[in-house]
Amino acid sequence: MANGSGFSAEQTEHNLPLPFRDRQQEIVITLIRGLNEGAFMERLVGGAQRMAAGLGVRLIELEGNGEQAAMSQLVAEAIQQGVHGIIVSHGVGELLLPAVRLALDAGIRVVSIDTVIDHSAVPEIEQDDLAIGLLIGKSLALRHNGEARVIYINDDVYAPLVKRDRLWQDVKWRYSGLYELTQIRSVTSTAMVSTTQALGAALRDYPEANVVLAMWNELANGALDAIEQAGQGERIEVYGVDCTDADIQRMVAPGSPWVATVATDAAAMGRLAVRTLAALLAGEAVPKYLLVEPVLITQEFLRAGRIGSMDELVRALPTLAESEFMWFNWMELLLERNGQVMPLLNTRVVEALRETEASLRVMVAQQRQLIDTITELSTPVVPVHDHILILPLIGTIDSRRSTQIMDSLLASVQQHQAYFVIIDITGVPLVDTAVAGHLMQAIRAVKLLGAECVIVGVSPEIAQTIIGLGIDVQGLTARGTMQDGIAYALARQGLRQRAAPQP
Ligand code: SR1
Repeated sequence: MANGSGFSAEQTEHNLPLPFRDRQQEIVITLIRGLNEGAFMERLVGGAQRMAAGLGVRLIELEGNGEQAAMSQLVAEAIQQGVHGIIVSHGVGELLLPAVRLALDAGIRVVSIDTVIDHSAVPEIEQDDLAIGLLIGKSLALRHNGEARVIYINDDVYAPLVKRDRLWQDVKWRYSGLYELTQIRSVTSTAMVSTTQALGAALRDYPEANVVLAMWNELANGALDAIEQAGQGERIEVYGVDCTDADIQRMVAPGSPWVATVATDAAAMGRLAVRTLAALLAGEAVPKYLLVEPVLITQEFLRAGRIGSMDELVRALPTLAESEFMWFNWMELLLERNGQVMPLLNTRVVEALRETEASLRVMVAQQRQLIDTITELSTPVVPVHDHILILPLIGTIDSRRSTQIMDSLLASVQQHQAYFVIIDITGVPLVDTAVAGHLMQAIRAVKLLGAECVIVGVSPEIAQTIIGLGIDVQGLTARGTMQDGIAYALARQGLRQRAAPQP
């Protein structure tokens, strides 16, 4: 039986890359993560699981609890278990590299999320953290006219935070009125609580602070708690990174100081990581860097759109929904086989529009051809006797058609060496100035070729119209019916032949 893509089950198998063909041969991949805390990771893991289910892959999720040694150990165990692929997330690249090399040597494919792995065979997936640093820093600078006293919460423990910091340094350099009062380094295994405590103290030490910049949502949430506890929500603004359901709730809450965040959808990141690994397993070409574009999301935007959840946000900002990276046609077949549907990607919309445009062009060309054929058929000039032609006209005559009539009439007169053309207008519903003008022109042109036109089928109404239009009918030969017209032509032709000089 055919499925939605029009393929039978057998054809579907045939169109899949080898590792995905045999359903008995389960593909097993593992996600080893160095960051356990927070709704961002929960959402990322959810996305990865859903994508794995769609592709028919088993995903085993393992937690490294922020310990690099534990992460390397988990990679070693995954090699032992003979998994097909490994995703490492939020690790320290240099420390993980030896374990990753062992996996690659064992023929296992590896993909990283938010971890810099210095190896060309390992694609790195990130949320373009340099862009995140720039977007959130710039938003802060511009909303404060380049002047703010900032408490900065960030650390250098994880690669995304280091990259974001780079661009914050540039923003400070550009807007010299941005003054960083202090930096809080609270990225511990309980980052939110540590941040609340540290910021509580900093707010007392720096009462002039009017902005808090937190480069991770756990830090932003910890900051909000501290600001609330200090009762300073009215005079301090928070700029954060990341966006989850809970974050949106906090941003739109009445009196919330969290005014802007920069984010991708963590679920889309998880899905991309699984797709990338599947692509590697299928032997597809995969680039080294896959940067997902982040978006600035402001409190005003959320409130104006009455957005209260990630699902609603994704509907309002469709570019957040699904990364365009690493989609292959065979994945659609797998999704269908596993009861999921292909998401609507921008590139696919553009592709579909292109296909529609191409088929419209073909249709227009066919239609033009059809019109030409109809026009030709609607001006048939038929020889009925030696040197006598008939032209039965049917339907409306516009200027395009009258040109066509003139062309074929003159060509036929010449081709058949006609003396007479009987034009039957019984089937012409309306004769206005333009139609009458065209007819008279045709008659005069035929005369120049040495032949004579006889008009037949003129109804009393049309006769009245012609006279009412003031058209000169002097020299116009008219007869009632086609038979009358032919009889006239035959009679005149006899005269004409008798009058011709004998050789
Ligand atoms: C500790 S690193 C935290 C970041 O990792 C993810 O990429 C999230 O964006 C989060 O901000």
